[in-house]
Amino acid sequence: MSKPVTGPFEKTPGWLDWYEGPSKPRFKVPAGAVDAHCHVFGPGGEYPYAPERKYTPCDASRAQLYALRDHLGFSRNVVVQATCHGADNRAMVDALIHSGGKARGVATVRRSVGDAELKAMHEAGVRGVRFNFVKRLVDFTPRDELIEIAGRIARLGWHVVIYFEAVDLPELWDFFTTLPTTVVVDHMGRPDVTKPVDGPEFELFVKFMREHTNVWSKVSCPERLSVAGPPALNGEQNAYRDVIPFARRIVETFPDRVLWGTDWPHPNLKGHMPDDGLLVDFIPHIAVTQELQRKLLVDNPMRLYWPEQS
Ligand code: 0GY
Repeated sequence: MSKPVTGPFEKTPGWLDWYEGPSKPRFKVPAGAVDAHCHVFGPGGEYPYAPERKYTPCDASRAQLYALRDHLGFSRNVVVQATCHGADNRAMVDALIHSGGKARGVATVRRSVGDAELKAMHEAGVRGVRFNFVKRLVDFTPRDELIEIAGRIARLGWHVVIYFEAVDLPELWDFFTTLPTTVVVDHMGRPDVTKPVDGPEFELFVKFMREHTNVWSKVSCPERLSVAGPPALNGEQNAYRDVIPFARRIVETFPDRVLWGTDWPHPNLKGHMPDDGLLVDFIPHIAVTQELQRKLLVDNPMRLYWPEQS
């Protein structure tokens, strides 16, 4: 992969560029595997970052994303609109259009979005919208605006992706459970992995999924959730081992409603930048049989993003 190119923007201080020499994973993903959570950033000179952004990333282009896909052995991507681009979806849509049908997308829209714009995004491959509740990333959006958007995109057969932190689930529960679509949770609702996997906080998340069969979860981002860190830091074999019980529990309890993604280029990581090859090697620790791996990496994302081919 070639080095990140920095646009005419000052990166947020402390920002780490994505790791340009990812290892070749030892785990061979099944044929047709989908990286169901990744982003493109700019390039900022072509697709400027949003004025309301909370961070300025390094550039990370579609060509670099697709080179990573091939290097890791994946076949497809789901490109998720990142908050640094606000509701300007051009960089993400451009990535879909130039993917040869191998990428689908998740957009961010405001209530002012026109029907023609939604239709054009659908034709490019967008199949969902993302509602973000992580306070360090976005300003508050009124619930009635989100409900209105959810109603409109439901008619297109799209789903809603939600990003929130575990402590906020009780307050957001009623809103989430009124959403009329499939609801995909980013990164297992960001559990605090220093707490027990069968403690009240994670039990609430499991209950959320058990009682609401329209709720799916990405079992992604061990590098974000881990306190133990990667092997280079903790000297152990299992990278991000403290996240394993949480992700494994979700995979084994809800095998037909889980997705996995690299989260490349890993926004906002300040401590370390993960080796994406090691992230792939995390997969067999959380999906321990070939059947679970196939559901996680192929069957589930294909059913949600390429239903016409699954
Ligand atoms: C992620 C996580 C983060 C950032 C964003 O859109 C974004 O800016 O999602 C984060 O900072 O936790 O999933 O990419």
